[in-house]
Amino acid sequence: MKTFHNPHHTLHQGREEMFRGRMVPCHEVPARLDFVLAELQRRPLGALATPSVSETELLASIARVHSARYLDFLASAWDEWVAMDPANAQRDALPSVWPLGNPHGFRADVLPANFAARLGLFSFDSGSPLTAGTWAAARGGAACALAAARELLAGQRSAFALSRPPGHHAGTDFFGGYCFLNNAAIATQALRDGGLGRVAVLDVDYHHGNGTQTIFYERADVLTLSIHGDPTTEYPFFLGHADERGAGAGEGFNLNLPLPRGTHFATWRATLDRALDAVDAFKANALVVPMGLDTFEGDPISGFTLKSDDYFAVGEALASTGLPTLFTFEGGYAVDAVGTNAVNLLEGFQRSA
Ligand code: OKP
Ligand code: ZN
Repeated sequence: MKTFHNPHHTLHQGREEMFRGRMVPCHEVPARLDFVLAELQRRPLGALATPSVSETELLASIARVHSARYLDFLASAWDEWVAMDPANAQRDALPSVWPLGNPHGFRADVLPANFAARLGLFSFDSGSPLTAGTWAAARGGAACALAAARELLAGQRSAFALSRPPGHHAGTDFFGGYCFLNNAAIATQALRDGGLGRVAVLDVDYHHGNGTQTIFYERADVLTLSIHGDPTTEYPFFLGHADERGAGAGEGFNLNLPLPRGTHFATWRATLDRALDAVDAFKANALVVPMGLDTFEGDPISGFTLKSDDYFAVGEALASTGLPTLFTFEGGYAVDAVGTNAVNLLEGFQRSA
């Protein structure tokens, strides 16, 4: 399979995130992508390329998933942050005030002139620093997703969007969880727009893919599934429960499979079979896999216990659908193992595809 990597990813390099009342070094670092790329050079799965998509086409694809006012916000965010105080040029932007959703009654329909207020309006946590290069890096990541979708539309069995920063927590009009543009959703919509009737998105990151779920929640043409740490105890806490089944036309087209912190591979693997049965029943034309490697036993912020060798079996199981399959790169914070684990999964997929 061909890999598209983001040549602009190092432009996004947050310094610190807020964690329980203090600032700690960011977990989502550029070295993560570099380790995956280095492992792909050691164990090639196919060509490595940077995406070549025109800016116009890219922005059109991004706008199929994200709202215009959110994209306007992202495009000018850094300049507005610095305009608030020239000294801000030396600091990452982090929100500190949020308009809670209904039934709390704060309004999200009136766009505040104050940038700090808008920073909160378009985000849901204080762990995702926005930097001078975030918008450019995020567009580069989305371009990988779009290029990978085009590979599938051209008839390839699989493609890998090595798309940092990650995307699965980003919604139509918000960032959070280290994510700014939802790369998997952008790829999914591009597959739909390219003529594929039904697309399944199976999120295997440790954290619930809240952004992807909400984007497609009322649609029957995209089945969203996520296997993740139970939100009762795990980030993102406020979504990802088993009773979220979709709404309206999308009723029955979302499947959450939360598992308790501490879950071992045998249970995780059996749960993957439940997800794959649902993908099969949906009669998908393509599969998108937001691929997080933070299910690894050594992950510093997660709670499952998968071992490096287990990822071969994950890839093999994903290949069993027989569907054209697109992978995006999501979490995985045991940085020196993330390359091995990612390529193990992809190699497991490719050798049995
Ligand atoms: C992004 B992705 C935990 C802090 C949690 C946010 C985690 C975002 C994960 N101690 N901060 O899904 O890997
Ligand atoms: Zn994660």
